[in-house]
Amino acid sequence: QEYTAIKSQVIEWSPAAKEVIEGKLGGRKVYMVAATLRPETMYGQTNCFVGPAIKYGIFAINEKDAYLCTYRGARNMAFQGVTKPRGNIDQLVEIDGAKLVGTKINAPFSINPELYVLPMDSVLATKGTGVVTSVPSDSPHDYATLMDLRKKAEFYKIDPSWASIDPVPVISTPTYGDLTAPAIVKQLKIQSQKDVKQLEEAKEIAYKEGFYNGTMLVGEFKGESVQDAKSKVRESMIQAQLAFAYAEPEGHVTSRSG
Ligand code: ZZB
Repeated sequence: QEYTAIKSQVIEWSPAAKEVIEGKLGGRKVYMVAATLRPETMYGQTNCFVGPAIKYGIFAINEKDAYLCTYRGARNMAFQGVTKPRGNIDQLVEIDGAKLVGTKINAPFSINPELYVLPMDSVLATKGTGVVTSVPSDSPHDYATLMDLRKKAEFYKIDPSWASIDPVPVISTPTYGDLTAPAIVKQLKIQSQKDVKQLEEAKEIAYKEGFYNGTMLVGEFKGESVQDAKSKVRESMIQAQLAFAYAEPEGHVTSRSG
C-alpha cells in the first residue's frame, strides 16, 4: 500500500503528555504523522485520532524535528530512508495514546487548521503509523466516531469543545451530495463506531463514489475530478514538505503473493 504520510505539528500538548515529554525532546518540533490513502480530503480534517490503548513513540528525525507515531510506523519510515542513516531509529519518548488526547495540532491544508487529538477505538496498531487524520465528510468511520464522541464526551474523557468542528464539504458526489460519509452512514442506519460490519461496507461505498464520481469543492484543484486532483494534491503537499510517501511493506508482500 502506498500511503501519504501527513505531518501535523504539535502546538500545545495535553497536560498528561506534557508531563511525559518534559525535557526529552532536545528542543525539537514534534509532528504527528498520519498515513492516508486520501490526500485530496485533507482540506476537510476536523480532528486527529489515536488509539487510547496503543503505545506511541516520539522519534528524532534530525536535530530539529521529531515524529510521533507507533514504533512499527517509525521502523518502516526508517527503512524507507526518512531517517539518516537509513534504518536508524532514535526514540526519545514512549507515550500512551490516552495521554495524547487533548493535544492541539496544526493540520496542513486543512480549512480548520487547529485541531485536537481524540480517541478512536478502531485504530489499529498494525496499520500505517497508528495516527489517523479525521475527515468526517468523506470517511464513514470518522463521522461515526465523531458523533459518538459528541454524544458521550464524558464517557470518552474528552472536553466537548475538542469535538466541536463540523464536517466540512470538500468533495461532491452525484449520489450523496457534498457530505458523502454522513449520507452513507444515514442510509445504512449506522448508529456508532461499534457497527463494525456496516462501517466496512460504508467505507467501500465512500471510496468508490469519491474516487470515480467525486469533484473537488475546495482548494487548489477546485472543480477538478478527484481522479485528477488526488495525485496533484499529494504532490503539492510533498513539495511543501508537509507530507512524504509512506509504504506498508507487509501489505505489499501479502498482496503480491496472492
Ligand atoms: C484520511 C481519510 C479520509 C481516510 C477519507 C479515508 C477516507 P484502508 O482502506 O483500510 O487501507 N487509517 C490509517 N491508518 C489507520 C489505522 N492504523 N487504523 C485505522 N484506520 C487507519 O484504510 C486507509 C484509511 O484508514 C486511511 O485513509 C486512514 O483514513 C485510515 F475520506 O485518511 B484515511 C472512505 C474512506 N475515506
